[in-house]
Amino acid sequence: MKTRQGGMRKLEIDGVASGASVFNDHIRPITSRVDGIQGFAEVRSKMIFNGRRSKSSLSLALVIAGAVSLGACGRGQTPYDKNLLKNPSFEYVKSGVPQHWQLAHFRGLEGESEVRYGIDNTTAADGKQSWFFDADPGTRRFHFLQQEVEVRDITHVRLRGWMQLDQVNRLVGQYAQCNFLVTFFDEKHERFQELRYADKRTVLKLGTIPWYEEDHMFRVPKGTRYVSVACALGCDGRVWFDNVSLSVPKPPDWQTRRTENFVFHWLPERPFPPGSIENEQLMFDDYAKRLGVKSDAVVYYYLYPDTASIRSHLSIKGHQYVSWDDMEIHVINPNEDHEIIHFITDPYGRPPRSIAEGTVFWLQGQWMGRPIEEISAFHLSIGRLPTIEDLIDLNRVSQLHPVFTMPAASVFVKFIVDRWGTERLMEFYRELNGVNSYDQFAKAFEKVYGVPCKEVEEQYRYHLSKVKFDKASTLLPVQ
Ligand SMILES: [Ca+2]
Repeated sequence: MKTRQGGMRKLEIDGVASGASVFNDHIRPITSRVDGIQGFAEVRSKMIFNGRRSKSSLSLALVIAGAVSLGACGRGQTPYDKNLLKNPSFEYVKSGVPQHWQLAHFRGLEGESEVRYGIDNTTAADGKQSWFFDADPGTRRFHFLQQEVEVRDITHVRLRGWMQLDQVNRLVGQYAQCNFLVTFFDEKHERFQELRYADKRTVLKLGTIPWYEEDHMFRVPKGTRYVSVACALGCDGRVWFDNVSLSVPKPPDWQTRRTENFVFHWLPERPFPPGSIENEQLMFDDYAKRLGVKSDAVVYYYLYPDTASIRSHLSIKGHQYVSWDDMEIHVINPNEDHEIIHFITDPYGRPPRSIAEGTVFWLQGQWMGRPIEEISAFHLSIGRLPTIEDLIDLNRVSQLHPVFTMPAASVFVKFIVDRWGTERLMEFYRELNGVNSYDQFAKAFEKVYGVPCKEVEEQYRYHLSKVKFDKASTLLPVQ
């Protein structure tokens, strides 16, 4: 292995600071109904509190947009299985930087110790030369080497590229980059997630590793028009990059059928069972009617043969996915009956999770196959019924088992709907959009219902105290 010596030519580039690295992915995994509910807390709450995707153009987006040359694409469909990057092996160099590639600053301040970089003609995975970054323990200022391509109507990209590492080590004050990064932009050159410096990445590699190839498939946000690929180092050590490829894999052979509120997708090897498409639309109609709303939502419903194919198609760890921004459900269940309720209420607002989930289980009348009122009546009788504040306060609700919180939230939603109706519930949703504390919740409640929340909570508990329950049809957490 080559030792890390400097001596390569350094280039002057303009640096622009990137935004903070806040995770705000709007895709969430569901592992199972119960786990899914627990897993939901994290991602959906982030989604709720961060609000809807905003698309202001940050300096980073502008830099990337402005600094790069666009890959030829024309107006037609992006070709499949073809490397869209130009000069992917860094064999052609102009003024020290590979042609069609750009250096962009991503970390550190002007004047801080800067990463070294350049072409290395003594080692290559392909052709005669490669690109390297080289940093010391004291290096604080880092850059990407990136290229952007234009694409149309794509759902996935495949990133391949070779890396070689020599004593790469993440030290205090440095960053978790020694990998490839992929960033997506819409037709206005704005990012889909503005705060992270990249949307997708290959796994951070550390240590000393001879030339090897990374090969990953990534799902692309709907409406993606530009994709930027970057080679990055953010920590101590030396890394070489070579033979990078970004291609669009030929999509699966999706068959489709449109109904009023869905575009159903399935693969020839597993069609929807007879009647289940009609059923799904009927279920949607029924939920919308019971919520008193007319929904013009269109949900893109993808039915997979098995969970392994979801994982491989989407490059995810979980086995089911919902994308709120793209209105997509990726499942193996031909009659999904939970997420569709969130899709119906979503245009009205994103309330605290307990209210959103409570609405679902109220409409379904049961939780884990048991009647919600009986479960909560039992919990009240043993002093385990959560308060409304427990349900709304993020810290408190995360400490409680869903077996207590979900039925309680459903009964509370049912209680206010029985008394004031669904139109008022949707008004409550609007007031609750983005609300994340009990104080805000109680204010919104009183504004919409004209009564203090505490007063209604007492009535709801009194109501529950009168509900007869059969212990056999209730639930407690498994010890
Ligand atoms: Ca090369």
